[in-house]
Amino acid sequence: MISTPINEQLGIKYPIFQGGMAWVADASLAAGVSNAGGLGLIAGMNSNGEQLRAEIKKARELTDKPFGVNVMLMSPFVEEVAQVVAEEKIEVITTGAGNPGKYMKKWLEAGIKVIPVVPSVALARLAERNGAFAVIAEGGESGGHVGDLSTMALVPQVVDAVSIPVIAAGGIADGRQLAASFMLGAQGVQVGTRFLVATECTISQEYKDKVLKAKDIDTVLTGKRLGHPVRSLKNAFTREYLKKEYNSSEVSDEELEKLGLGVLRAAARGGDVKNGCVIAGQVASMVKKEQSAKEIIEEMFTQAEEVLGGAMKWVK
Ligand code: TUI
Repeated sequence: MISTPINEQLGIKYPIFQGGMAWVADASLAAGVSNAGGLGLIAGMNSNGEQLRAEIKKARELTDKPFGVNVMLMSPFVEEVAQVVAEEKIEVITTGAGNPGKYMKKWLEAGIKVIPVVPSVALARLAERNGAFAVIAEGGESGGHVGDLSTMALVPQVVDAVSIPVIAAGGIADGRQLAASFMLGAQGVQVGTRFLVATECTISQEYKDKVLKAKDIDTVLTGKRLGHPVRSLKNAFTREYLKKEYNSSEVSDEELEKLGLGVLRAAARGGDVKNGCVIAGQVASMVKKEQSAKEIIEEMFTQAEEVLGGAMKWVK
């Protein structure tokens, strides 16, 4: 049985968080992961305050286990979302795509454990100073908005820099990668891509099928020119976008920003996996079948125990 201090502190069975994926992570997925013993999260990104409140209510009907909300700091609704999570006294908040400093006081006063996603040592240190309970060190292998460093390089550097717990993210889909995260000094992991095909995940079947068919080199980064690179699966959308992105004389940054609007929703909810943005991490090709959140989590932890148990074979 793998157990780390954060299991007890968060009241969860396994030290695994579900990524707070925009347009993907709804009450159904969050409750599915929490019921399976992990920490499920609802994405705050695509909701205004009242929509998020309704989703939290739904999740509370589906599970009596702890769950969290991800606050995407670039969201147009960030102010209302930040207020609703405080009023609802959510157990855990993760944040993404920015520095949550200005909301920390409000959230800590509401008794919430705040766990920012950080792409660098400097932001990890800042989070610790601001009272974060832990940090999620997310490497650039992950899907969506990514930082520069890889998980292998980032996680041990963050572990050395802070004394709060570190959760590893980016490129973690099976028990070997889970075991490796512990070797890097992490106390747990955050998994996104593998949960895309969970039975409890309500995205379009077309999106799930695209992930299931992905090969190792099928992801690509768009939006580097705008300063927020996003990793997704190659398709007509990424081909068209990249043509415009690297032909800068003809397409302004504003036009490029516009091209990215609504495309994730089109893929995740509308099933348009050609002209929509199919966000997934570099481990997409390791995701082979649809399974319940419980099967995914138990398979990962069983495999991690096996490989950790066998690791001594290399030590003479
Ligand atoms: O946030 C994510 N992944 C995401 S957000 C998203 S939605 C989106 N839509 C359009 C454009 C961009 C995003 C899809 N995937 N992961 C967590 C994460 N946070 N990755 C990187 C960061 C990050 C980046 C900069 C965290 C803090 C940060 O701080 C910069 C600063 O100094 O404010």
